[in-house]
Amino acid sequence: MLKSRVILAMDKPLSYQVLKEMENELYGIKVGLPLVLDLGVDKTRELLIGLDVEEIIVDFKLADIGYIMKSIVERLSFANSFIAHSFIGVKGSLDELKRYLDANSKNLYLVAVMSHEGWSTLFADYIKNVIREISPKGIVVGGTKLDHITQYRRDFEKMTIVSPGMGSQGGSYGDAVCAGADYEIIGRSIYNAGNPLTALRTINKIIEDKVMKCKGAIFRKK
Ligand code: O7E
Repeated sequence: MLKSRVILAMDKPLSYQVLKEMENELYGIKVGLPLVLDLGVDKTRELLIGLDVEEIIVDFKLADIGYIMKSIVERLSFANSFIAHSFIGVKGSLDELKRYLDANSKNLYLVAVMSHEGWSTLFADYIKNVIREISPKGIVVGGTKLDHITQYRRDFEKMTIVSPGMGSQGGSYGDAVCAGADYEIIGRSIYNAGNPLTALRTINKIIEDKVMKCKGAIFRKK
């Protein structure tokens, strides 16, 4: 059974005890670069290794040649999944990263549409072609751009869509899922709350209540 449609964006350390309390009410944890810079790789691994969540996704938004991206992900083997930019293209870059991740039973997510205002959609056709060619497990589409989520859901029926931008950036909890996303990525509204567990529970409830009411939404074809 689906525990939650929330992926915690951990861009700041939370205690192991708090994370343990939240594990049953989260789908996954996205590990941000600020967290790893604060704690270092070893302490980040120690903090996350015993947690029972579906996915630990490292988000360094990789954008480099294949060799360097592989060198980065091999140092972070505690994660199941990694996020890279799609604009870097296929040959000598994302093709090598994807082959490496496949060989090591790890997943790739590609950034399709970012959540901030200044993201340009001028390259949308190019980005969609890269996504088709690489065929990642999932894509990132900003939860502040609901029409884009629905369009990407139509174009990539079977891909996982994860959407950041909910809460602190103005997206309303549940709207991204109702537009076609699978999971909502939420950071500050949880880790900066006085009681992160209570904040998470409240958000989970808002999302599930909204999902009950948006049955007409296009959900991913399994
Ligand atoms: O605004 P917050 O605090 O809820 O955090 C949002 C998180 O989502 C944060 O880690 C940021 O890096 C990430 N994010 C965006 O905010 N916008 C994007 O377009 C993309 C991401 C992201 O997570 O990309 C990879 C999944």
